[in-house]
Amino acid sequence: MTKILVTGGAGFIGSNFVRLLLERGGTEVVNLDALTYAGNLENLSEIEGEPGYTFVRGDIRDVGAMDAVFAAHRPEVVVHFAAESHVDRSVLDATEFVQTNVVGTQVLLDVSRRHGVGRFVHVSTDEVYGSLGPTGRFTEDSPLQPNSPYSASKTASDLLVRAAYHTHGQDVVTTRCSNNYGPYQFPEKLIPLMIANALEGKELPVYGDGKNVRDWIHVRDHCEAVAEVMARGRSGEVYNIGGDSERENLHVVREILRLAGRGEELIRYVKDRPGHDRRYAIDPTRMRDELGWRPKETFESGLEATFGWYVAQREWWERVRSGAYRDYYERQYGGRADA
Ligand code: NAD
Ligand code: TDX
Repeated sequence: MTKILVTGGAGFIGSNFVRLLLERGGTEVVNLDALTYAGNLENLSEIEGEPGYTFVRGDIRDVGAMDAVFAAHRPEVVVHFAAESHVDRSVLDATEFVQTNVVGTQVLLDVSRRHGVGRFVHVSTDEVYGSLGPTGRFTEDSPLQPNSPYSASKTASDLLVRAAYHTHGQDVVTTRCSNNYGPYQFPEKLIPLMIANALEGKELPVYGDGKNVRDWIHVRDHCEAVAEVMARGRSGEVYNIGGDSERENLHVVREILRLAGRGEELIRYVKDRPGHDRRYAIDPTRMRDELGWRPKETFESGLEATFGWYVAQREWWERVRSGAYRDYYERQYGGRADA
């Protein structure tokens, strides 16, 4: 049994990753999460109490707390998802992004080294490469040119991970993935926001001309790729992960309206995001050639399945939108020590 500590396991991708590990078996999983607005333990309520799964509430910025968690749980591998992840929030205030994404990552690297963690998997993003014109794709050698405070903070964390490898010989590996969609995504991101609004008959706010392009990947495919990198990725390397599914935002929004049986009159063009990257596209050749990984889901079937999930799980996102999900921790863990 390998003991894996997953940071940010109560968030969108982290909770899907924890579920994948437990389905596969052979690992013990410690889910470490501060439960910010984006952390929702209801994402994992069905595995609560399963053998081999432990939740620990903790903040990755807190060195003392992290030392205590690592001493108590002795993880062999760390998979680091915890982050402030929403670009629009970073435009409003970047402070938390620097503290969690940059300082928090350095704290985790140091604590992992002190406690003899074997492998440290750092989950990053294609946004560190900046914006593409109409052609070309990001490779692992593309220059780092982040344009938002969010992507700048992720780039800083990537460089600290790189430095840990070169300076301390730490066993680290970094993944850079394109835009994820799928179950349990917080409805502030494009796809779940548009689905929820369409289901409620509300306007769908499209930034700028709607022609920005994102390269979509189903969260399950991303999680499987991270598991491959964790198991077999080369130490000190970067692996780009993408779904080969570039789509204009307007196309995505129209597909969602079609699935919801709503008309285009719900589309509302709003002021553009400042510094809005025009196009992302990932070249996943290294993942394919070295690790034999390929995305399994096509965008069309994945979007339809995700739409179906949000229809069936209306209570989940209504509780997220109302803030009611935040009571869950108290109900489930009230009165228990965090570490
Ligand atoms: P999310 O916002 O849904 O979840 C983030 C989780 O981190 C939450 O559970 C939150 O409580 C936790 N967290 C935040 N600050 C913390 C702190 N200081 N200490 C401990 N926990 C803290 O994010 P997501 O979309 O699941 O993204 C996960 C990771 O994947 C991030 O590192 C993000 O940069 C990266 N990523 C995301 C995407 C995407 O499309 N969503 C694409 C590529 C990479
Ligand atoms: O209301 C909206 N209207 C709109 O037009 C929102 C929320 C978004 N958009 C546009 C902006 C982007 O072009 O849709 C596109 C996707 O936006 P987001 O869902 O906010 O994602 P993005 O900014 O591309 O970043 C995401 O992918 C990379 C994740 O949030 C990051 O965590 C990840 O690193």
